[in-house]
Amino acid sequence: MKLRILSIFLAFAITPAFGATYDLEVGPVTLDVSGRDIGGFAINGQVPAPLLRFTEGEDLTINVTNTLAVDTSIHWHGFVLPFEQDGVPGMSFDGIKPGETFTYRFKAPKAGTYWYHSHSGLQEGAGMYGPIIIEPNAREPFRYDRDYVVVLSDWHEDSPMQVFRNLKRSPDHYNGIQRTVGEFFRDASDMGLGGAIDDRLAWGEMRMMPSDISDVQGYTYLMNGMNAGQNWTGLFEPGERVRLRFINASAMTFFDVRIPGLEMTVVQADANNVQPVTVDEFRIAVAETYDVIVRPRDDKAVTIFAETMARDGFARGTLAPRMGMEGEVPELRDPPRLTMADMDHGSMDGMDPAGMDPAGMDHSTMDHAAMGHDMSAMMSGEGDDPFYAPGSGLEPDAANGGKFLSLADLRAQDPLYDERPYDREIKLRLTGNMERYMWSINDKKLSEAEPIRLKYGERVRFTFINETMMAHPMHLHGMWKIVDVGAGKWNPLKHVLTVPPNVTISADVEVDAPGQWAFHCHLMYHMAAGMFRKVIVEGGPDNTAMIDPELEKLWGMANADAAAKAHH
Ligand SMILES: [Cu+2]
Repeated sequence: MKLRILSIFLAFAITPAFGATYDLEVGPVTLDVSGRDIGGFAINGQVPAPLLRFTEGEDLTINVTNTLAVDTSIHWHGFVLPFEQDGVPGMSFDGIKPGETFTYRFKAPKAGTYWYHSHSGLQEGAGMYGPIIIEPNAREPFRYDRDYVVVLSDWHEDSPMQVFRNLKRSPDHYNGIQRTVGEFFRDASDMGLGGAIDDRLAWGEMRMMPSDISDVQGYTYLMNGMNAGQNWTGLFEPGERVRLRFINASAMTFFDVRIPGLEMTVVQADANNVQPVTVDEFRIAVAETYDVIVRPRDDKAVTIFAETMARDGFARGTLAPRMGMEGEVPELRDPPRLTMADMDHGSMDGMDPAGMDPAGMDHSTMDHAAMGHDMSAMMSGEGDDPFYAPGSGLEPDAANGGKFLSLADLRAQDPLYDERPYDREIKLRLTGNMERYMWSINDKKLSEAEPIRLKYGERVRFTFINETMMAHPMHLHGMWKIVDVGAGKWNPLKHVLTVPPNVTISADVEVDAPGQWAFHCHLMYHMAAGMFRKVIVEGGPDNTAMIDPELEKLWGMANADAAAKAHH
C-alpha cells in the first residue's frame, strides 16, 4: 500500500503539468480577407483557430463541440498519440456529429511547433486550422528572446467543394500560367523546331501540362489570417533574437520565404530540432513547419515575404520596432518552368540520391553532394540540391543569390531513434492523370487499394518515386519519417516529406504505433482525389489506455468520460 501511494506521488512529481481542460467549438464564420464576405468554417470563431500552448507530457482533455450542420473532426498534425485520438473519420473514430461534443484525451507530445486542422471533407480549406506550441520540459539547444507563430494559408472565394468540382471538370481551371503558343515558338527557336515538338509530344504522353507547378491559383494568401495589405506585424527590440514558428496551413500552396536584409537560422523542422543552418530563403510545403531565429539589429522594419512557389501572389508581414512601420515589399519573381530535360521516367540515374543506394551500404560515409548529381547538371551550374531533378528547372534559388535551404541540409539535433538497418522496403509510386484530375499511389486511389499492413516493431523503408510533374507533400500520421539525406544517424525526422517531380526519396519508419493511420498527400485536392492510403499497424501493446488507470480512477475520469467513450 505504501508503495502504491509512493508511485502515485512520483507520477505527480514527474508530470508537473496536471492536465488542463480545453474547450473548442467548431462553427460557421464569415471572413472578408479577399475584398468581400465569404463563408467558411472556424474554431472558436477564429481563422486561424486559437493558438494552443501545451506542455510536453501534459495530460490533455480537449472537448470539441460541433455546431455545424455537418460532421467535423480535429486532427493534431504531427502528434504521436493513440490512434483513436488522431481525429481522422473512418480511421480513428466516427467523426463528430452535428450538435455533439467529442472529448479528446491524450498526452501532449514532445516539444515543438505543430498545428491542428479538420480532417473532414474539405473543411480545412475553408478556415479550420490553427497553431500549436508544445513547451519543453528541458532547456532548448538555442536561445531566443521572443517568439511568434507565423501561420501561412490560402483563402479562395470559391468554396472548396466548388474548386474541387471545377478541377474535376477542367483540371486547368485555376492554373493561370499555362504555356502559351508564343512560348512554344520561343522554345522552338531556342531548341530547334524538332526539339520543341518532341517536348510537346512528351508532355502530352504524360498527360500533364508543362506548367503544373501548382494546380490551384487565384487564392488570397494570408499570414496569421491577414492579407498582404493588413500586414501582420510582430514587434522586436533591436538586437533581440526572434524565433519565428512558420506553419504552412494552406490547402494547396507552397511558399518560398525570405526576410530581405536578414539571415534566418533554421533550428527546427516539423517539430524536431535540427542542427542550426543559416539560410537566406527556404521553401515550406503544405503542412510543414520550420522554426527560424532572426536577429534584427537596426531600428527599422523588415518584411517577412512568403512568395508562392508559382509566383502568383504572396503573403506578407512585418517585423518592426514599433507598430505602423513597414519594410520594403519585393516584386514577385518570374514563375519557374518545368522543362523536359532529363525527365526520363525509365531510368532514375542521377536524380535519385536515396534510391541509388543499395541496402547495406554504409550511409554515413556516402557523400550525396557528389553522388546524387548528374554531371551535365553540375557543369551547367545547376543541381546544387540533390533533391531536385537535374535540368528540371525546378530547383529554387535565393532571391539575393545566397543560400536556399535544401532537405539535404537538415540534420537531427538529437536523434530520437537508434540507427539500424530497415527490415523491408515498400515502394510507393506517386501517380496521377492531370487530364482527369486523378491522383493516386501505385496507380490506385484510396477506394481501389488494400491498406498497407505493417508489423509493430519493424523498421520499414518507404521509397517514394514521384512520376508526376507536381511536388507531393506526403504525410504519415502517428509515426515519424526518418528521411534519408545521407547523414546516417543524423538523418532528420519529418512528418511531411515533399517529393519533387521526377525525384525518388526514401524514408525509414520505426513502426512503433499500433492501430490504423492515414497516409496521404497533404495537397487537399490530391488527398480528396485519392492520393491516400490506410496504414494498419498489427501487433504491439494495447495502446488504448491514454492515462495511467490509477490516476484515471483517482480523478473520477472513468465515469466522466463515459459519454465520450460510447462513440468509439
Ligand atoms: Cu499531391
